[in-house]
Amino acid sequence: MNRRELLKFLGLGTTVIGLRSIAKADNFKKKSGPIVLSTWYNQSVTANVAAWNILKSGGNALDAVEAGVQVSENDVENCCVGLGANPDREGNVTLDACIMNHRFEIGSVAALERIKSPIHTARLVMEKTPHVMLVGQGAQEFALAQGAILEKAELSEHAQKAYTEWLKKSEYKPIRNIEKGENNHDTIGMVAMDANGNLSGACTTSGMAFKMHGRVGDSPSIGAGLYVDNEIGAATATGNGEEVIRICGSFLVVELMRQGHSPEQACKIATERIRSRTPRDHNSIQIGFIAINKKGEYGGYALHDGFDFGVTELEGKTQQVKSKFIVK
Ligand code: SD4
Repeated sequence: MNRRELLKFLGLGTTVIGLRSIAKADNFKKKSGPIVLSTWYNQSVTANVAAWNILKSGGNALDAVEAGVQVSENDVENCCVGLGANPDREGNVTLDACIMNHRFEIGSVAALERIKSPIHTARLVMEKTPHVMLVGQGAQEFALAQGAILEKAELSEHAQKAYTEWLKKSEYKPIRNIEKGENNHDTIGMVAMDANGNLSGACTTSGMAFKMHGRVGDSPSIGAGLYVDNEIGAATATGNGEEVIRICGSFLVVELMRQGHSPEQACKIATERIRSRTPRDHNSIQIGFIAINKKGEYGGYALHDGFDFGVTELEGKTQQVKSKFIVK
């Protein structure tokens, strides 16, 4: 039975109004199919593919975001995610990550050393412990007990070079959009919706390069670097974590969507909040938010120029979206 016959059968006739409302519904349905987006297009191109491969075959959003961000964790050339990343000021690579599913289940690790996949450890915290966050040595011991390997403590070649250079002045001075460089990437925050319309998110990072030992940013902090509410939407952040924590950034974006704002508008308002609330000079700070709502609509916003993100949907093509920004 085709659409025309169906309408006739239902007694709705084939009026223009009837056909229009079906077209709208089709459109809506298309938008709520699987979709994945992640911060910084240059890493989305590979990370989103890993997530998409799971989504397109009917896999769930949680598996997709975990597999997606693991691509960045496994990339030793990445300046800012995984064991190849830049160290803290003492020369230790300390990793932060968190994950959240459509049932408000959460897991997080912070200041984790010598473990290859912090996002997997975060997922295990979520699934195998009565807690939501493990840090430092305790997180490492848990990862090892769950079968992870204790990796070498040495820095990657590029991280050693950057650290040696940094030691000359030992000045903590985050560089805006450092992740835009050829081989550089950044914290990856990823949110996805699966074919069942369920949302999940993941975020993983080595944190700000040359941070104090023990410093923890927004990325493993549920509500700051990532938040998912399956009734509303999901959001994640990148940039100077202290500023994102200050306003509970990703939670705020989701709450703004709950109030009816589009994902882009919600990201914009949260970014404006950072600009108006930070006690720091906002010129030295970069923040980027990305978000998706339950209809599959997405958006992002940044404080300064230079932020972009990658969106993969429909045919599995990854599209680069250059974010709008506040400070002109
Ligand atoms: C942090 N938000 O640790 C992370 C780092 C980051 O661009 O995203 N850098 O604060």
